Amino acid sequence: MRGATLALILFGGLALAVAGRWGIARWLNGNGEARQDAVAAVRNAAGHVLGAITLQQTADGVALRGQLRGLPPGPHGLHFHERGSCTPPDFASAGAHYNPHGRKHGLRNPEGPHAGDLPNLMVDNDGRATVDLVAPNVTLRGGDAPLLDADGTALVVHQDEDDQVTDPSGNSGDRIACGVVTAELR
Ligand SMILES: [Cu+2]
Repeated sequence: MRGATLALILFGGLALAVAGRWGIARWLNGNGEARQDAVAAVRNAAGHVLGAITLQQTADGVALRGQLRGLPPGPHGLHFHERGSCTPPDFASAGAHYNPHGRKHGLRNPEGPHAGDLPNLMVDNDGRATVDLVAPNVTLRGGDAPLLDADGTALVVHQDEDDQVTDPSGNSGDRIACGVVTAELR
């Protein structure tokens, strides 16, 4: 009896795990394939993880969601940069803004924006920021501005506010945090 109960519990747990990993993903996706999303673990110059941002392809662009902590209060420039590399402390390895269309910087620039331009990250007085936005000018894969291209991309937080018009980086100053956009199979 105890053996049967244990087997039932184990089987039930296994069934739930399989359903969670495959069945629900397929149901959400609607086409029978597990949907591939991405995540960016954001670290500061000291290498400390400040949080993780999940990225999900939607009809309107790539949805970014997550929470970061340990940042200086106030607005900070936030962009996708052109290489999936975050070498501290200056994160120069991420390269320039992701700009496959050769446009100028800034969401308010008439000759812009870079595909990787994003609204400022707003950090509260406790050093926390909630990210919940859609990046309309990129995709995760495919199209002409995929984040998961051959050399990848990185999500970068800057020291200062992005004025959304000054080329090439909106006067947003040093790079203070960075996360490589990493594909996730689920
Ligand atoms: Cu940037």
